[in-house]
Amino acid sequence: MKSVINLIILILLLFISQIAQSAEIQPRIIGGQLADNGEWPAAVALLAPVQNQPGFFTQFCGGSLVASKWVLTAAHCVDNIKTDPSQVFALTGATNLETQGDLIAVTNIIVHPGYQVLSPNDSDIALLELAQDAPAPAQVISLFTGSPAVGSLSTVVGWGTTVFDPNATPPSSNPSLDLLEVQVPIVDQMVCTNLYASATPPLNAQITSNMICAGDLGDGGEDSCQGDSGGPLMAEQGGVFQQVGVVSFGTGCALPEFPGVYTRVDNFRNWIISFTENTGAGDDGGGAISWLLLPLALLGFSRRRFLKRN
Ligand code: 4AZ
Repeated sequence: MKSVINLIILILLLFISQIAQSAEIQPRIIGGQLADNGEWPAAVALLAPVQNQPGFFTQFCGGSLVASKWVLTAAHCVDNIKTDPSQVFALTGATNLETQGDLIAVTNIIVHPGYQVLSPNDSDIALLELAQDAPAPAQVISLFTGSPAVGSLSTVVGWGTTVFDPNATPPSSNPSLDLLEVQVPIVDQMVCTNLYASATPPLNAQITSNMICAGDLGDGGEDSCQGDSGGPLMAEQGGVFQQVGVVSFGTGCALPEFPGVYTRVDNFRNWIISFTENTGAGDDGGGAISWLLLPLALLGFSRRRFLKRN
């Protein structure tokens, strides 16, 4: 009898803790909110296979689908593995990292040749060629032409850290299993340049014309952060969301004096197109190559599991 009562108490406690968890106000990406299911069909998560644990992956960056077989991301996300594409998989068409999407092998990593040439973070952009076309519900996003007006709101999405506390170790924590979105105002180029130039080293940085800044200068509190890198900054043009930037860097996250810095994708339009229009959607140029890639493509269909990064 006593054990039955204990069991009932245990079940009640579990039930109560479940309710408490679901009611808890979750820390969202630095001032953002949960994206609706399927709201950002071009968003891609970059997953790294966990060594010696087949089927396990960690999310380390974001990206965007810019052609059916091409993911745009940040150079700093993939520069260290550019000769070994087996170290990255693209999860397309997902809002939740564990239960949705298609995990696709990467066959080729192309880092922009200008990366870090002008200055440490310049031309922070790379392309990943996928082993197969990303299937629906994934959708290609087009590139924003020109720049959005200063002060207008852009949206950045990602599965990165939701907490930034410069006094904590590590300062960035709590990545999200669900895609988060946050709106940030576009910052004037000269204002951003001066903010980063005048900061005390090592907080300073050079803002080049290949970058665009976004963030709330007055209050901070809204930003992309670690793990969001490579993901898209988007704004409406012609009634649809188009890609303005690639999450690149910042001094801390969501600090009022340091807006987020993004790679200015419009500057790289021709470079991007030079790859995607040659071997993009539906291209069937290499039968022999396709057969060689079949094992990689099959890997893309294999069941995934996800281990939270620590
Ligand atoms: C990062 O560590 C990072 N606030 C990405 C974006 C920003 C800061 C840091 C922008 O990957």
